Amino acid sequence: MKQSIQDIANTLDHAAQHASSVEQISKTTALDLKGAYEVQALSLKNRYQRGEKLAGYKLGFTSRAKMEQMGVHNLIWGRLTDKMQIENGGTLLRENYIHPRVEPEIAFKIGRRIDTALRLNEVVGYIDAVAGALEIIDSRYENFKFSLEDVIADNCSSTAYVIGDWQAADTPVQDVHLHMNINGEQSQTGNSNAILGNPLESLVEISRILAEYGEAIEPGAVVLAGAATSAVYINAGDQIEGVFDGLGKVKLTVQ
Ligand code: OOG
Ligand code: MG
Repeated sequence: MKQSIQDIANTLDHAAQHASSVEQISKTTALDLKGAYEVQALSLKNRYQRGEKLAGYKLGFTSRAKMEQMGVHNLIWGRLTDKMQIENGGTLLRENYIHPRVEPEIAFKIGRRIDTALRLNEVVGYIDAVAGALEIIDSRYENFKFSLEDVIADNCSSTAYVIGDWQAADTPVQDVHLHMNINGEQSQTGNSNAILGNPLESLVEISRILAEYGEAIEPGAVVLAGAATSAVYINAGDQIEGVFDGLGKVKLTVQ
């Protein structure tokens, strides 16, 4: 059935709240990119009405590994809320999610308001701190399959994130070797340069996109640069550990 932008937003929000998957929107309703970002904004509005607060932004498909895994080759962006954050070493309840996956990320904490498109040599001056992170994504679509517009409407599968100890802003984030262990076994290994050649480029991109959009990034906001490796399905009982050279460890238990 063809649905309005508001109906789609409500459908996706409901699916996220109840951990129940839905059919891809693109199977029944043609959304363009603008419409897809409108759906995302409306679904976030529902979250804000329930008391969640905007905590930052995430980029997606900034690495070849992710593009190829999901078959989507365009950079996407979504919004993070405070409720999505799990403390380092914390627990995620598997039953609250549809088919969650985890991926290693680099996180930035913004120190100065960004309301203009920044160049690579400028972004450093806007960063308060950097960290290794784990993002948990949970597409609301059946079988974790989607089109570009579907995934944007679904807030880029955003569902939870864990940030490691914040490090000084000048701690190198380029050429950081990283790996992800699940139950003590190495599951993924990579390098932060897989993210747009330099994870700082993700900040350049989000500053450009949001400036066009008329939205500013406020001090204290978090930006997730995008996964450096493919994402991995997680199960109840899993112990997940992201290890980032020079940035420390990020841990999550799945219950
Ligand atoms: C979409 C989100 C992509 C990333 O880091 O590339 C993403 C998905 O894969 O479901 O978060
Ligand atoms: Mg991600």
